[in-house]
Order: sequence, then structure tokens, then C-alpha cells
Amino acid sequence: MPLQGILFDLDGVLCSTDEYHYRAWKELADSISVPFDRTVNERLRGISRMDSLEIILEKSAKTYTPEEKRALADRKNARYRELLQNLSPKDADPDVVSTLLTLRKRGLRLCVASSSKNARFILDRLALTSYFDGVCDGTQITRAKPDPEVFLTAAAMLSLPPESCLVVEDAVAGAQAAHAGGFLAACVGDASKKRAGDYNLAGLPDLLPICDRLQRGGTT
Ligand code: B16
Ligand code: MG
Repeated sequence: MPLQGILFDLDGVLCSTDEYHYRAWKELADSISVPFDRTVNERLRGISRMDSLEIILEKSAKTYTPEEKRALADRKNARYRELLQNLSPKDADPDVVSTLLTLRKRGLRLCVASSSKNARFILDRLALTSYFDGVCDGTQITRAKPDPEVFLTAAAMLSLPPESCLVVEDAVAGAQAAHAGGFLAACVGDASKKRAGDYNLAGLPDLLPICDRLQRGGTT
């Protein structure tokens, strides 16, 4: 089936807010004396806030009650939101903007499919919201990646079947979610390095020739 829609992950694909996630988790982990580094951080890509906290607490000597865990997650999110205040339209990557514009001109429908409950806020701060026909974020799903719910919901927003959509991801869990939902996956960043996608890209502009072929009904 020819390509008709593209579902974009947010953190690590459309913007570099993955670095702010790292900084906010690092500050929280340091404050409760839990070792946390970039290797552990790689395991948090694409997964929900509470699942991320569970991974961080694997190295904690103390056991936390569900209420205490909720308070820790809230603290991390408050710090993350503070860091997000630094974002402005100037921080939108020109390569991302030009790729989105070209894909839209070619008649493809675009949707954001992110696990983040902050996705709409980030898109607004970067002035990227208007490039998309829909946004599916962490407030609209109950199951985190690698479950395919976020992508199936996003495809339904575009009224398209999975076979006609391509998912763009930076997380291995996200590529797994795409495949579980019957989507092709194009990967950047960490997931690209780990060859988790059907297409493993050096950057977002590499999408253009791939989408051109897929739109004409090609498979490679
Ligand atoms: P929040 P994505 C994901 O966004 C991040 O990759 C992941 O690190 C984060 O834990 C998750 O969103 C939840 O984010 O705490 O803002 O709700 O990559 O799916 O766009
Ligand atoms: Mg991501």
C-alpha cells in the first residue's frame, strides 16, 4: 500500500528535549543518592514517566511507597517543565522544519505520536504544532511503548491503516511498538545506531528519498 501518513515521535526525533529529560532525572537521582548515568538513561527513551522512575529506583537502597514514587515523579516533571521554559521557536531545528514542510507539500498527512504528557506544550513552544494534522500524546494513551497503542491511536486520528503509515522513532521501545502495530519504522539517534528500524537514518532529511519511494508504492 502506498505511503500516506507519517507518525513522528517527539523527544529525540523532532526536538532534543531528551537532554532535558536526562538533566531532570539526573538531578532527582543525585538528590536521593541513586547512581544514574547516560547508560541507564538510554533505557528510559520512549517509555513513560513512572516506568522510567522504576528503572532509576532499581539501584536504590530504599524502598518507596506508591505515594512517595508519585511525589518523586512530580518533582522530576516540575524540574523538566522548568527546563522546557527555555524553549522558543528559535530552538526548532531547521532540518526538522524543512523536512516537515517538504513532506506536507508532497501531500502526506503528519501526526505526532509521543509518550510524553508534555508533548503539546513542547510543540507550542517550538511553534511546530501547525505542521501536524494531529497530535497523540501521553495523556491519550493507557499503555506505554513498546505497546503500539500510541501509533494505532495516531493512525486512527489520520483515518489511515498502519500499512500506509511510517513511524519515525529514536527509541528501540518505539521501533518495537511500531512493528507490533504493523507499521514500518524509520529510526534516528539511539535506535538507528542499534539498527532497530526498517530504515536507519543519519538525520531527519534522510526521510525524504525513502518517503518518495514509499509514496510511489516501492518497498525499499
Ligand atoms: P513525560 P517520546 C517520551 O517521549 C520520552 O522519550 C521519555 O523519556 C519520557 O519518559 C516519556 O516521553 C514521558 O514523558 O514525562 O513528559 O510525560 O520520545 O515518546 O516523544
Ligand atoms: Mg523519543
